[in-house]
Amino acid sequence: MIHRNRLRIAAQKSGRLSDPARDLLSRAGFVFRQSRDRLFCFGETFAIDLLLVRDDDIPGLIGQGACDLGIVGRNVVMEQSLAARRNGGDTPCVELLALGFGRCRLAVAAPERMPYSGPADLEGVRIATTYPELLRRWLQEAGVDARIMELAGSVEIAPSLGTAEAVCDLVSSGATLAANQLLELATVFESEAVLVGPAEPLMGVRAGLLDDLVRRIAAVLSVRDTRLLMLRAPRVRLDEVRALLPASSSAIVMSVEGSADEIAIQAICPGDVGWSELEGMKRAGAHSMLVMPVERMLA
Ligand code: PRT
Ligand code: ZN
Repeated sequence: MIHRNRLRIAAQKSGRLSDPARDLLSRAGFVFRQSRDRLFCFGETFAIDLLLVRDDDIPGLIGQGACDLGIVGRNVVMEQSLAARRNGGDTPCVELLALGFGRCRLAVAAPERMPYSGPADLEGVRIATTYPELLRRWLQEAGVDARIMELAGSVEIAPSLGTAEAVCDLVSSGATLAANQLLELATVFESEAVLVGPAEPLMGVRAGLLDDLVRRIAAVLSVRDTRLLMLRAPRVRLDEVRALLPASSSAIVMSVEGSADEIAIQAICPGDVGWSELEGMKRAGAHSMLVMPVERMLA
């Protein structure tokens, strides 16, 4: 039973999402003390605890009320929601916030010899996958009748084993498909890690804790690509330099004590400031330029 005044987040124990999820929570100021069995982590700075589990268990834990929130791939959430709906059950959890890491796509791929000019070419084809529901929905929307071969793993070797003509698997770099001489044909679903919560909104103290958590995570995400740019320039070239600041930067211009001809600019830039932008500003007279990452921002 969950404590009424604490929140419990389920996250992946070990896998692609575990480090980035822990990193995000830590940057948002949440510090955990790990228990001896390493599955339960007590929140020391906030009334929010962490439970480390297999990613596939996360939607179910929320659906059953054993956890309040989860950090998991949208692919897992949607696959399980579609399965629940097809079996007449309730959606176990809902997406609250996209987290920007763990990006991948569920894609159909096949050996180069298979002719493909569109989904219609998959008619009657056997497609091996661990994501039967997402594939079924995509095929239905395309009006194609293919045979879904549900596997527990290693779908990429199905065509060479002769158990399927095509596969439908998660792809990030594409290296695994290439290593198995498979060509990517179509994207079925786009995914990234997401924060999920119960379909029924939380109430009372826990709703407040959720608001704090979401606000902090959103703040970390919003500054992730932000840079602080500092530079100096001759006062007479201020307009020229200012015009070269990255779009939608918010800048303040300051005079430099003891130097009437110089100004200093400090700008918050929404994305990275690259070498070519710096070089352009240097040609316009800027110097002593400094680009720094932004850790936290509170307006
Ligand atoms: O043990 P547990 O069940 O918790 O972990 P898991 O093995 O089921 O999951 P894990 O850690 O592999 O992936 C967790 C989540 O990461 C997935 O649900 C996705 O949301 C996300 N993710 C992002 C990926 C990938 N990228 C990815 N490339 N999940 C899996 N892959 C696999 C893919 O299945 C294929 O085998 O990596 C291979 C392809 O990678 P590339 O780079 O060669 O294209
Ligand atoms: Zn898994």
